[in-house]
Amino acid sequence: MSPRLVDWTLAAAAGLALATGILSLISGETREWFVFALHGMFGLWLGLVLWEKLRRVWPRLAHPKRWEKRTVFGLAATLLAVLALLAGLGWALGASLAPAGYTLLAWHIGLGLAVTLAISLHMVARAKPLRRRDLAGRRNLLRAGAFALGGMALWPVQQAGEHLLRLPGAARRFTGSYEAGSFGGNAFPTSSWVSDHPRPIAYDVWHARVSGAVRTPLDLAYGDVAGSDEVTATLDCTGGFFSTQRWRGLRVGTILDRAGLTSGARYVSFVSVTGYRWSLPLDEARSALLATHVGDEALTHEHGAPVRLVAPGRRGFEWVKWLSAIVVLTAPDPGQILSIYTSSFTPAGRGEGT
Ligand SMILES: Nc1nc2c(c(=O)[nH]1)N[C@H]1C(S)=C(S)[C@@H](COP(=O)(O)O)O[C@H]1N2
Ligand SMILES: [Mo]
Repeated sequence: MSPRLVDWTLAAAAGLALATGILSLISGETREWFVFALHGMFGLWLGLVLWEKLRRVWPRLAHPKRWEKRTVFGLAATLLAVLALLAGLGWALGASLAPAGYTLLAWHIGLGLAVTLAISLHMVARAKPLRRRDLAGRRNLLRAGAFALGGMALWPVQQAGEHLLRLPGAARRFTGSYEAGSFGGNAFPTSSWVSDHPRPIAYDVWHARVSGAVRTPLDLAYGDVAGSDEVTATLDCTGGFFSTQRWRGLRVGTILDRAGLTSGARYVSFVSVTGYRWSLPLDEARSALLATHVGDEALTHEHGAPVRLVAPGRRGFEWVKWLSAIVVLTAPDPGQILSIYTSSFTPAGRGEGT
C-alpha cells in the first residue's frame, strides 16, 4: 500500500474504532450487539494496517541514528496503538491481568483515547493530503481492500476461537462484560462512575420529591416505594462486569400516574443525593423500577440504598443510586452528562452533610 494510503487508513480505522467505542458505552440492548462487533472489526483492521506500516518503517526504526523527531513521535503513537489493541484483545479473550490495579478494559479505554488524541494532533499538524497517485495501482487497492475485509473476517474468527479453545472470554455478554454474582442478592460487585460515596441514608428520613411537568408534586417515603413490583434485569457496568438480578420496588409508571403528567412531559430525570442524575424517555421511564430490594434482601448502602433506579437495557452508569428526586422534563437534559463527573465533588458526594 502507498504510504499515504496506509496513514489515512490508520486514521480512518482509529476514528471508527473511537466512535464505536464511545457508542458501545451507551449501548446495552441486545439489538445493539453490532456496535460491539463493529468496534472489534475496526480494531482488528487497525491492527492489520499497523502491521503494514511497521513493515515499511522497520528499516528506519532499526537504525536509531536515522531517527528524527517525527520518528520518535510516530514510534510512541504506534506503541500506544499496539498496547491499546493488545489490552482490548486481552480483555476479550479473558486474560485476567490488571496492570497497576486497572483492568485491561480500563487500559484499553485509556490507551485508546490517548492514541486517537495523538493521531488527531498529528493529523492537524502535518497531515499530507491523499493524491490520486496514492490510490493508483491495482495491487495497492487490492491490499487496502484485503486489510479492511481481513479485519471484518478476523472478528468472527476470534469469537469462534474463544469458544473452541474454551477461553474465559467466551463467557462474556455481547457487551464484553463478565458475569458476577447473578441472583445472589447484594453480593455482586459495586461500582461508581467517579467516586460518589455519600453517607448512608436512614430509611425513616429518606424521601424523594416528584416534581416538574406533573399536576400534583409528590413526596415519596420509603414505605411508598418498598412495593412488590418485580423486574429481572441485568446491571451491566462499562467497567466490565454484569449481574442479573430480581429487583423489587415500585414501577416508575405507578408514581407518574399518581402525580399525573402535564401535556409537555417527555423525559424523566432521576437525581441522586450526590447530584448525579440521568434521564430516560417517558415510555422507558414508566417501565423502569425504583428498587428497594435485590433478590430477597434490602439493598445495601453500596448498592444505592434506600432506593435506586433499575433501568433495564441501560448500562450500569444510568442506574442512579441513592435516589433523592424525580423530575419530569419537557426536553432532554444535556447537563446530566456533566453531572456524573461532578457529583463526586459535591459535599454529599464526598460524604459530608446529609
Ligand atoms: N449516584 C450514583 N449512582 C450511580 C453511580 C455513581 O457513581 N453515583 N455509579 C453508576 C455505575 S457506573 C454503575 S455500574 C452502577 C453500579 O451499581 P452497583 O454499585 O450497585 O454495582 O451504579 C451507577 N449509579
Ligand atoms: Mo459502571
